[in-house]
Amino acid sequence: MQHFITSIAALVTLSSALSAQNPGILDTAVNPANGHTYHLLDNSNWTDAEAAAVALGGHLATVEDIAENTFLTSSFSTFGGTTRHLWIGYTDAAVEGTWVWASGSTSTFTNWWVAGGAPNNSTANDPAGEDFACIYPTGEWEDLHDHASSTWFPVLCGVVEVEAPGTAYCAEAVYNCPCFAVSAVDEGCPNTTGVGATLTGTGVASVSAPSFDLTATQLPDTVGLFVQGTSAIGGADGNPVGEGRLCLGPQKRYQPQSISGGTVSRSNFQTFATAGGAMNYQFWYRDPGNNCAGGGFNFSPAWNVTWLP
Ligand SMILES: [Ca+2]
Ligand SMILES: [Ca+2]
Ligand SMILES: [Ca+2]
Repeated sequence: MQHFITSIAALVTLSSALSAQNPGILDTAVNPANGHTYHLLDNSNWTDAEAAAVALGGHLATVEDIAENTFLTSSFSTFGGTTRHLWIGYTDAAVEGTWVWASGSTSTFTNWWVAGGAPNNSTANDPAGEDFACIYPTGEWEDLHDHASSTWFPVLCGVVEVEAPGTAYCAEAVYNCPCFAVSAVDEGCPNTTGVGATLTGTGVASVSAPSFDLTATQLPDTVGLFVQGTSAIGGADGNPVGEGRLCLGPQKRYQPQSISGGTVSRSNFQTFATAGGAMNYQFWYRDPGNNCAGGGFNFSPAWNVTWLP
């Protein structure tokens, strides 16, 4: 019986430790200014919030300008009717007075509550001082000790910033399009809309908790399908196929999709992904109005992503 009680106590300790280390996601927003995805985390201290951010493929947010600061406060400071103070990825834990971003960014923008003396490294609550930055709902920053809740900061929550999951390739301005066509930067070979398609990934490419989407735009309203392949082909520029460029192989095809308003999106790519494995994606689409090479079809640029666990 003694052993049983010890085990239960150990389990309780373990489970509270796990939940403390893994504040869940309360809300998610994509910032149209930079395409980055932000997650508001549940209440926690800074260290646990940063650990959760890394598990999500990012870090606590790097605030590069007042516009991004305002995006964070307007999106999250009063989410769900609860007033929160938001942990960001700014810390001077390593060297007192030398503030650095958890992401490694060298961004120099700050928005300290200067009128209140921040950052003041107060030792009132922790003899080690205050080494972690949060944003007041007003947008100004305060340095705090590493804690989850206190009288003046009752609900501290991390904000995770995840840059685009992966990168585009086959998206440079190049001359290897069929029919002497020239593609613009960030676009596939030109189609009947007059420009080439784009392809963008958003969300978190995690096989266990996926929110990864791909969206192709600047398409004719026909039909097409996403293709994936483990290898990039033709270097950064792909090989001419149809009226476009094929940039991956061997091909695995997803279900056909109708294109509406020049746009098409898809999620649920994790089925054929493995943790730590890279995958390449493109959107293939019919474009019978452009049949100059005898194909009547074209491709978006390609997207390369390494899947997280
Ligand atoms: Ca940022
Ligand atoms: Ca400090
Ligand atoms: Ca302070």
